[in-house]
Parts: sequence; C-alpha cells; structure tokens
Amino acid sequence: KTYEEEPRRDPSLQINSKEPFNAEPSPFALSRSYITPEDKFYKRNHGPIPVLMDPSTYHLVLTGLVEKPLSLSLEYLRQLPKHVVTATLQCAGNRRTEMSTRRKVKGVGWGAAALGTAAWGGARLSDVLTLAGVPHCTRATTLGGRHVEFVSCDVCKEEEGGPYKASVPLLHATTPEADILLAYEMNGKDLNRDHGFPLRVVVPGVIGARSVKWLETIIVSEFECQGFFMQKDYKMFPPSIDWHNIDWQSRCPLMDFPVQSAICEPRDGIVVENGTMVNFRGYALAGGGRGIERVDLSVDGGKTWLEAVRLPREHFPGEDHDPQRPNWAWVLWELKYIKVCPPVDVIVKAVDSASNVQPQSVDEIWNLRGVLNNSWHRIHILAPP
Ligand code: MTE
Ligand code: MO
Repeated sequence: KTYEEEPRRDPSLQINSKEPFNAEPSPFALSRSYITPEDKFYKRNHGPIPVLMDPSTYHLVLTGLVEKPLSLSLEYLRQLPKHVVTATLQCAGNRRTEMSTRRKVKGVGWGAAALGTAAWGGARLSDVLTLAGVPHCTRATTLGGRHVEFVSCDVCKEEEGGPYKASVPLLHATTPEADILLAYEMNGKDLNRDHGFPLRVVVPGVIGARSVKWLETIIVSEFECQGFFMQKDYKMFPPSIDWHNIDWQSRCPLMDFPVQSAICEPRDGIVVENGTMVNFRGYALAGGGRGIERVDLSVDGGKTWLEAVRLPREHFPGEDHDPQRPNWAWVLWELKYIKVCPPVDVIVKAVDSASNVQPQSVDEIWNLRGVLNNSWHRIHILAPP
C-alpha cells in the first residue's frame, strides 16, 4: 500500500509530516468555531489512508471471548439506536514541539492545535457488545474477557506492516455512559477517508490514539492489546528515563488526558505598541469527562491573573444532551480589550471539575516521547523595535 491515493486536504493546514500525513490547523482557525469543520480538524496517521472500494460489502467483525461472534454490515449498524456525542479528540502529542525546546523528544512535532471538537454520530459500543452477548460487567466476562481491542485495516511501519490497533478496559467499553461510539458520522456527514471512513471508534475523554480509525475487527480479550501503540508508545515516563534505561513494561498505556489549555489568539510573537487593547481567545479541556471549572489568564507574565469568559457551548442538532452527563468537549474562552504592556509573556492555565491544575513548567513533566504536554501555555507579545 502506498501514498498514491491520499485524499485532498485543506491547503491551509500546517503539515508536520507528509507520509504518513500529519497536519494541524492554525491555532487561530481552530478557535474560530466550537465545532471544528472536518477540513480544519487535525489529521494524525501512521500509514497511508486505506482505500475502501465498496462500503456495501464492509463488515465489522466482533470476535474473541464473546458468546455470539458477529459480522455486522454498515447498514445494520446504522439501524441500531443512533447517538450523537460532541467530543474533543486530542492527540497525546499535542504541544510536543514546545516540550522539545527543553530537551529533544522523539516523535512528530505538533504545535498547540493537534485537537478538534466534532459531533460524532454512530452506534454505542456498549450496545454492540450486548448484541454479542457481552454483558455490562465490573470485572471480567463469564468467558474471561477483560479488554476490548480495536483493529484497523491500515498498515503501519511500527506494526511491521500490520494494522493499527488499541484497546480499552472491558468495564469502560461496556459502560453506556462512557459514550464510546462506533461512529459513521462526523458533524452530520458520513465520515471522510482521513477520519476513518466508513467506521471509527471514538473514545471520549481519552487520548486520540485509542480512537481507532477504519475499524475492521473488535476482539474481546483477556489481555490488553499487545500492539506497538499500546506497549511501546503512548506511555508516560518520568524525566529521569531516557532511551538507554527505558523499560516499556514498567508503565501502563495512557488513557484519560490531563487538564489542558492554550492561547490561540493572538499569535505568538506579535508586536504591539505599549498600552494596546488586545483580544485573547483559546481552548481548555479536561479528560475523563471532567469539565472545565475555570480558565486563568495572565497578561503580565504570571504576576496577576484574570478569569477568562467561556463562550457558550454549542449543541449539535440531534446531540445526546444532558447537563448531568460527563463533559467530553472543550471550552472555548475569551477575554476582550485587555491592555498589554510589551514585551510580556501571556500565560493561560485551567482548572478542571476535580480541581486538577496544569503544571507550571514543562521540566516537571518532560518525557522522552513528548506526550501530554499540559504545562502552562505562554505566548510572547513584543514591543516595536
Ligand atoms: N487509527 C488508525 N487506524 N491509524 C492511525 O494511525 N492514529 C490515532 C487515532 N486512530 C490512528 C488511528 C491517533 S494517534 C490519533 S491522535 C487519532 O486517531 C487522530 O484522529 P484524526 O486523524 O481523526 O484526528
Ligand atoms: Mo495521537
């Protein structure tokens, strides 16, 4: 399989790697809309985009430690109760480039826009597992299943030409309130090829790496997925660990992402006269369905803080909406007409609903793979020469 049949992409995306295609929008474009349009949504791949000839012959296979192995057509999946969930997908490598400025890390460089919010439409994973005779369970199935593995049909170098795969714990997968979807729609349209046509997993509140695109097979298994991206990547190590002393087995695969925020407007390095009134905008999000409690902005390098104003959360038509339920989507925030005295650092930090805060410095969380950089985000505002 090659890169000869890649889809067309928005020319305004910043390309971080061409083959496989990895790209993100400008932070400014990202913060323009609550629901990220598909063409502006970051694209994270580990191989060529699969070419599926005929969706009418597509089948999703459910196998492993299930009572009833299943093979489901797309048409069948579309007849199951449809759920529309607005969820932010964020790559664990979001803001990796900043982490590298401290000490080099390994991986595709990403700015602060490796995330996006979409209204995902599809069947619930928990419903499909019920069809296969897997009950909602707290420990293991009667057959011994403990994890639910998702296998794609793309080919990745890291898997030595095999497909991308990942798993989530069975308890998570069988919990209806976890809103894990087998999604065939993004923002009310059929999924496009870049984002997983014809079917992808969406695991809200969890790093993007577990939301497997181009899903082909679901396996209920006794063990967590043994694939590269679960065992030898997307784990977080302490700053003392480097490539010479790493023991991959000593850590568990990343799931929920931590509280995060960034400034999207104005752009880093703008030049303004002393006393200029500036508008600020950005995003904040929390993993695991924890919402954002507060967003603090400092326009004087951290001496004093202002509380940012959240823009109204938008509800997509047909969305499952209940304010009591977990919050899977970001907050867009804003502060307008704030006087700045350059040169100065503007900083943002957020607090989630469980009172988790972001670390001040990237040094505390530096890790060799450059994942989960959620340190205070700053931009520099410069004075005219
Ligand atoms: N699924 C497959 N099959 N292949 C991949 O390379 N990348 C994962 C995940 N699912 C990937 C995949 C990673 S690391 C992320 S962050 C998200 O998809 C990105 O989803 P997006 O391209 O729709 O933004
Ligand atoms: Mo990712």
